[in-house]
Order: sequence, then structure tokens, then C-alpha cells
Amino acid sequence: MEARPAVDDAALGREALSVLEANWTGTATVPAPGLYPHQWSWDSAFVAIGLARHRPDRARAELLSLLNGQWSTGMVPHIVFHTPEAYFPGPSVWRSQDHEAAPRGVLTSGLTAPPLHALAIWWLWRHAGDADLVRQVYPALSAQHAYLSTARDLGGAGLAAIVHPWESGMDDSPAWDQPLAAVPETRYGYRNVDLEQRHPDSDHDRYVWLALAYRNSGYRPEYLRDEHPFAIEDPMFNGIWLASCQAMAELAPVAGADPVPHLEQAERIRHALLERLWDGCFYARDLRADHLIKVCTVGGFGPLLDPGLPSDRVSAAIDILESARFMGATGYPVPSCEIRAAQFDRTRYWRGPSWVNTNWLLRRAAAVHDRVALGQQLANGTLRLVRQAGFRECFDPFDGSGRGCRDFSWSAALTLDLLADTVEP
Ligand code: 9WN
Repeated sequence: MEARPAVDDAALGREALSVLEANWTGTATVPAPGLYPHQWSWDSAFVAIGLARHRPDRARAELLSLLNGQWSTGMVPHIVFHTPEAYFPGPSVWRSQDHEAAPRGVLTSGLTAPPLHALAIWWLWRHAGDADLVRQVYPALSAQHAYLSTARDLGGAGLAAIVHPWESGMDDSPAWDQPLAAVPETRYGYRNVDLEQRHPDSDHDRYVWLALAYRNSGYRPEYLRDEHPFAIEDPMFNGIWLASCQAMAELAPVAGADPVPHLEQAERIRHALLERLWDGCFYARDLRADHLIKVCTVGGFGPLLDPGLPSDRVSAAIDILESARFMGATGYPVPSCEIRAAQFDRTRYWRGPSWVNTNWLLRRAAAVHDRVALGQQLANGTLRLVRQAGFRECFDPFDGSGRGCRDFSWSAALTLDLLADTVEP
């Protein structure tokens, strides 16, 4: 670890905490003021991870308020609306209140997001040792995992399928281009945000079409299984789920439960990832077209979160990550798409820029595989990004300049976590 004056780290940590303070609504942390004025699912998990060693009380409140939005099916929604602030697509699009499985008194979206929550609770348990919290949330987390293994195993092979790009958390990833092209093109003309750095209008309309089609089906799992045109087995979503299953196995004894079903679930996911998504690296599988989507993105490194991944696959995936296809050629870790791919674009969301959350996940993956040098490179590179450009939403992987919104919560929160590991005690 290169030496840095402690005063810099302390100031950076204070800035990160003040961003999270400003983005706290009293109920939850919004991802960014203005642009994202509600609670997003995986954002909250990252915020809780970052706060675990600084404000465990707040980390706990963050996760509990998210789980207030959980449906009785076990589905944890990708957005929970705590305020009437305008956002598209908002409650009038999702109409959760019309669905009997949705919670009463809380409005939510009808989609889910990467299931990072058990890992976040485990992180909080490890750092703050709050056994009451573990016991309190264990049934909700079990229900979330049961939902994924039943309603979302659309391929019948043990992986959970995403049914909308928003469910990946990596909305604009080039991995979704082909399956999106199969969605009818309808002109809605809705606008919420400046789309310059995001998807073209036609993609945004297709996002809306997919959301409305699922809502109009009554959010029925049979509709997803038999009719919905977008169904993808994503290696990042499933890699995160696998890591959360392993977290559940460690949380189970704290909650007085049996860890074995979680270990079996993790084994099923690992087996299916290797059987169905590996072809020299991990790719997403389009269940409707029944083929792998051959574009290598940062999502393809998600299965590295599994400590049980066979060592030859670990080495092969890390070779690609460190090569000139990814962080070997950019000045900063980790571009969201292989830089040699035709779809790579250093300026557009999830099609090239580096993100603090994926850097953090890969640093976690490096830790579980004892790749110390890689872990340090990821941590140092990420801290350089936020020191130079601030807590931006994402970053140009070549020159490190900031992109997207400012004061982005997960960039601030995960900086706190990285600082906690790198500062000498
Ligand atoms: C749609 C909130 C969310 C993140 C996603 C990121 C972006 C929304 C958008 O912002 O998604 O949900 O408007 O593009 O892609 O990962 O959770 O920060």
C-alpha cells in the first residue's frame, strides 16, 4: 500500500460522510439528490456496506427501510418510493398498490435488482456484530432467495433471470442490445433525465414497454416464464446471488437456522454458472434467443465473488480482467465494457466508464481469492478516482474524469469502506 498523508484520508472520509448525511432523507439514503430522489435497492446495500464501520445504526436503518418495500412473494423491489418527489417511472407506472402481494402503505417498483442484501447484512454483522438485526431480517432474506429460485428460474437450470435491463443495475450495458432489439419499438416520448450519456430514445421506450408489459400481466410469474420477451441469465446478478447465499449460510446459525440449504443453493448456482455461462469468460445468456451474448463486460466478472469457483476459471477470468482488454490498458479500474469491443464507449453509462461499486465488488472478489496485489490495485485506483474527480456517479477509465451526477451515495459509501481498510490502524 502506497503511503498517503493520513490527513488526506481523514478529509476524504469526512467528505464522504457529509455526502451520505446530505442524501439521507430521514428514512433512507437517496442515490443522488435530484436525479434519483428515492431509495434504490442495490444502492442501499452498498451504502450499508460503506457505513458498517462508521454508522452501523444508519446502515441498519437503511436496510430495514428497504425491506419495508418487500412484496409477500419475497421480491425486493428495485425502487422504494418514500416521498412524493417526481421521478419517471414513478408509482403511477408501477401501480404496486393495485397488487395484492405489494406491501401496504409503501409504494414500490415492480422489478427487482441484484440481491446484494444478505452480503450487506453479513458485512454489517461482521463489523458491528448486531445479532438482533440478523434474526430480524433472516426470514425476509430467505424469502427473497426463495423468490429468485422459484419465480425467476426461467431457464429451469438454477440461475435467476432478469426480465428488464434495470434489474441488472447496469441498464445500458451492451449485453442488453441484442435482446432489447427484439422488443417492439413504441414511441412513448417520456423524459425524466438528460439522456445524453445514456441510452438512445428507442432503448428508453423499450425499457418502458417492458415495464408496462410486465405490470399489465399483473406481475405474474407465468407471464415471465411463457411470454415476456426479455429474459437473461446475467453472470453479475447470479454471482452476487451466490455470494449472498454464502453469506446466508454464515448468518443462519446466528438466526438459529440451518445453513445447509444455502450452501446447496450456492452449489446449484455455481454449477449452472459454469455449465451455462462460461465460454472462455462468463457471458450473459439470452433465454429467448437461447444463446450466449458474446460481449465481455464487467458483469462477466461477477462469478469471481464465489470462493468456490474452480481455480482454473478464477485464473482465466482474472487474466482477462488484468489484460489490455480491461484494466491493463486503461489508467483506472475497471472499464464497464471490454475496450476492444465495438460497443465500447468511454462516455456512456455502463458501456465503458468505471464505477466505484463494480470496483468494490471486484476488490471483494480479489480478497476471496487471496489476490492481494489485484485487490490493492483496485482499491488504490478507485481512491485515486474519487480524490481527483469527487464522488461522481462514474468515471472515464482512461483519464479518470468524472461523469454523471455528483455526490453519488455509493461512491461516497464505498470510499469509506476502502479507506477503513487502507488506513494504518
Ligand atoms: C434506473 C440509482 C440507479 C442504479 C443503477 C443505475 C441507474 C436508473 C437509471 O441508477 O439506474 O434504475 O435512471 O438509469 O444504472 O445501477 O441503481 O443509482
